[in-house]
Amino acid sequence: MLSKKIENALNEQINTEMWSAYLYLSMSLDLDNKGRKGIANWFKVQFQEEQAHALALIDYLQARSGRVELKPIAGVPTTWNSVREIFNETLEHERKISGMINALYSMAEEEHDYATRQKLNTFIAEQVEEEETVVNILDDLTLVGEDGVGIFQLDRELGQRQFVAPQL
Ligand code: OFO
Repeated sequence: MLSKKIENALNEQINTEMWSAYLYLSMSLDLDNKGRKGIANWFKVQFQEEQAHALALIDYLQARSGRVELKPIAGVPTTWNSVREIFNETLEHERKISGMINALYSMAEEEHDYATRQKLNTFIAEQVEEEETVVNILDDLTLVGEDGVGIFQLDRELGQRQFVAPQL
């Protein structure tokens, strides 16, 4: 059975994943408004990813007879000054999420909750992927800059992204 401590922490994480979804949807809308349709698509897929993360935790809590508590989702920023600023903020946010997952993992160890620890392994692997993807895009942005044909091509490339449900 889940301890109250783990149940509360998982509910907090569900809320954070939903907030992440809001953040990336807001970024997508801002990019779309500024004509960066492809990058907007990339963030719209990211919005779906984050919902999938939240749902995986919701399903897990339900499976363990825990109580899911859908808390209010706090507001998110609505505009950014540049594509680089958006991806820098994304990387910073993903690193924060990785830290939260690590803290949850430590808590699961302390509580001897091996099922939760096992579940979090998939999230740890997912975070490595999430951070690496954003670092690679930031590297590309450094190469092409934000004016000229390079960013146009990057926009086209990121416009190809399609949602593939993560295995969590
Ligand atoms: Fe972007 O990994 Fe969930 O929050």
